[in-house]
Amino acid sequence: MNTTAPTPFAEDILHGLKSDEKHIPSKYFYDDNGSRIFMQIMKMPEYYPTDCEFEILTGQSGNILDSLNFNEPFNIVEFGSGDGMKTRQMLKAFLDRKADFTYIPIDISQEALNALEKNIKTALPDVKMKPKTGDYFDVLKSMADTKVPNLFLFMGGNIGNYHLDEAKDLLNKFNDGMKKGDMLLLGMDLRKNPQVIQKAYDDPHGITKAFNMNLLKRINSELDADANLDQFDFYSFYNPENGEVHTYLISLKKQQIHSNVLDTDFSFEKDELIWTELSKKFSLEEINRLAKSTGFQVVRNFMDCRHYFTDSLWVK
Ligand code: AVI
Repeated sequence: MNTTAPTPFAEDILHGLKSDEKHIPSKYFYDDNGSRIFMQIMKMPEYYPTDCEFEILTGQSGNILDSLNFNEPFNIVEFGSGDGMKTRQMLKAFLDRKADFTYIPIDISQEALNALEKNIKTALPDVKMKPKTGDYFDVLKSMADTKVPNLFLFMGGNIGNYHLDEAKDLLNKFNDGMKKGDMLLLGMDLRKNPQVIQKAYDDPHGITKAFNMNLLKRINSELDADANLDQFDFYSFYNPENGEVHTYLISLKKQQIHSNVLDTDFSFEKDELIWTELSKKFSLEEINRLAKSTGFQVVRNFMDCRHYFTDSLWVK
């Protein structure tokens, strides 16, 4: 067996599929094809988080601005800005209220940032923008001695895809890079009727299944492997007792996948699972605890009218 794995993806697949409890980190969903499938997920009527956050930012950005006790000017620093559609609602509301701010989206992809900059410049030509390419924490470090206050954004509910220890680690690192008085607006999906959550992650259109199957496609194309997609299925389960959605691929028979790149076989029993994602739903009490344990205080929760989702405003 070739033990020197050539890429982080190869390394993580090797580790994850050789483990007793097989797993693949959910960050590998988002290659070009997976990102396109995720856009389709966001458009499904069953997938409520996107609409909820859009509603919050469209209706309550004025209140968000009022809750920042900043002396202007200030920066709005966004981690993982995507296409900026939702954030645009907030920037527009801030501009309408004559707030003096600079928008600093951070993304690892220069291409994504270029597209975002074009979108924002077209829709809101008066926004001052300083996009930064790179790793979140490198950019945070480079901003350590900015004098103006910062509002950091980590939206879309992405924090729910981190295991609790990783989420705490990430928030602690954000906190380390912030000044006292800087604020963080964190999108978090809330606990609710389990049936609503179950439908959002096990949709009747098969889009979430395709999102998961794309992991096998990546293994085939990037690791020169021979997984037969017909021999795998998808399973999604929401546990209302701990607020966790877990999604899995299921091996439909005893089988092996061979990878030429890794020069190894992966063995599966019939009905064996590969855990592909955690999507955590929070109670307001859990949000308070998480904020406290990572050096923040919750200022206010901005929720949609159904109380499905919150943009939770925290201060350091
Ligand atoms: C990106 N993230 C917040 C999504 C979520 O809801 O956990 C990813 C997702 N997985 C399946 N559907 C959507």
